[in-house]
Amino acid sequence: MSTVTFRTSGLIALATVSTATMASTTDAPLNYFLHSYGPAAKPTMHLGWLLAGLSVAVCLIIALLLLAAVLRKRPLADPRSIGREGEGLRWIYIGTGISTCVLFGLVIYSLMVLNEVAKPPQAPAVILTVTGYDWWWKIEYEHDDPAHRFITANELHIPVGQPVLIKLKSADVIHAFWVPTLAGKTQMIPGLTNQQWIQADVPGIYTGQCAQYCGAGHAHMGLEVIAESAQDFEKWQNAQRRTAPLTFMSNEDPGHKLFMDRCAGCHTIRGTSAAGDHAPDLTHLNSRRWLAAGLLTNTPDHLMKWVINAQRLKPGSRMPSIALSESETTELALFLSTLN
Ligand code: HEC
Ligand SMILES: [Cu+2]
Repeated sequence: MSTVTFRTSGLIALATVSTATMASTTDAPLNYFLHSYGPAAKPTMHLGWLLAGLSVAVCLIIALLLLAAVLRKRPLADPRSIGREGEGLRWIYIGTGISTCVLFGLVIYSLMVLNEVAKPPQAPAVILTVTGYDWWWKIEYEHDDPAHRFITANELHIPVGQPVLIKLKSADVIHAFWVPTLAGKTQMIPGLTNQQWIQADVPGIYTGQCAQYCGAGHAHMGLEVIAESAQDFEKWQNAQRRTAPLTFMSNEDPGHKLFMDRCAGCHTIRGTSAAGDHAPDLTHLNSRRWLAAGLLTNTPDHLMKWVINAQRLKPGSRMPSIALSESETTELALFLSTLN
């Protein structure tokens, strides 16, 4: 698994789709929508290929018929006899008949595909809720035992080979959850809980994106699904359930104090008094690969650039740019570096 998922688009992806089939571990970028890595995506992918193939075939047939008609030489007819009669009329009936049958067949096939992806084949191994915010994702892992529930952001981990049920909500406007290689998109509508299931057959990193225009930051509302072995997933869950380490958790520490004064109104760090819930939970910030929903890779340098320039880096973001002196930047960076 390489460390960087590329987010390019274009034809190169088409060329690499076939090689990806063979990989046992994968980084599946967004433009792999012509390929699928799980049973919730496969039926829709096959339908997509069929529709694409049929459309190309129809275009070709019409182009060829048109060409034949243009090139065909026949004597000038008596203008009074031109009309839809005889031979010509029969072909119109035949054409309409074939189109009707093909379209009706497609309706039935589409309904079968819908039915196939509606429910997972077995009970889901994990249930979680993803809530769309302008412009990031809150991710809550459910558990019968409240002590085992936890919240994270923008990066979803799942055990490989098992269905995962995702409840989809929105905190503000309509968003859509879309990880094309794992499942079709599903809308997240304020006041409504939609459901979707995903399953990854191969360990790897699968890129997702908000697929419903939701405002200025829409293009920067990405997410990642990391599918890993049952043991790795359990390990990750256990780490996420922990509260923040206590090394710097005192108001004597200037970085800690700064965070409580300037950031805690919006952000939560479990195990401290910071309990804001309209921004990503930062308890295990450094365990994540990206900052601000796929905008920047999560490095110490990018982290402080984000905090100071959030508005310039993601215009309109619900996080203000925070003015910090040089010494404050160092203190806060040190504090944030403990959030593993
Ligand atoms: C007014 C509320 C607010 C305040 C104050 C605030 N933030 Fe944020 N912060 C947000 C929101 C909202 C996001 C999500 C932005 C996005 O991705 O579009 C965010 C994102 C972040 C992220 C990226 C998290 C991730 O996983 O992608 C970090 C890190 C962060 N804030 C740190 C801070 C720090 C440090 C401070 C204080 C110096 C601070 N924030 C103050 C609202 C706030
Ligand atoms: Cu969007």
